[in-house]
Amino acid sequence: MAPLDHDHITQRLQSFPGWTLEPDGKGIRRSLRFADFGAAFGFMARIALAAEKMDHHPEWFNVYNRVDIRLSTHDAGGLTERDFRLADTIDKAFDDSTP
Ligand code: H2B
Repeated sequence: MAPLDHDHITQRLQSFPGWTLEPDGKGIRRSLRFADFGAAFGFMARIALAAEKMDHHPEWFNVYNRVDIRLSTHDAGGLTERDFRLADTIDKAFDDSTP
């Protein structure tokens, strides 16, 4: 699977305003905040199950109510459509988790 080219990535990112492109163009990042640790970890558990079904996995870091997420396709050495599919799953789950 070939990584997306830069024009395609910037065009795709317009549908993902919460995400930031890394300077080298190989990954996208989003930082999320929740009410507390339980809410953050519950969210991570839901995404972990969805990611496993998609066979596409996030890199992430959690402290208390914060979850920092990086998406990249390691097999391709850059961003692919699979990253944007997972970003969409994450965005929808986050929207559903906030009152
Ligand atoms: N997740 C991510 N983020 N990038 C990959 O290239 C990737 C993955 N590859 N999950 C999959 C699993 C691959 O390693 C397995 C063998 O299908």
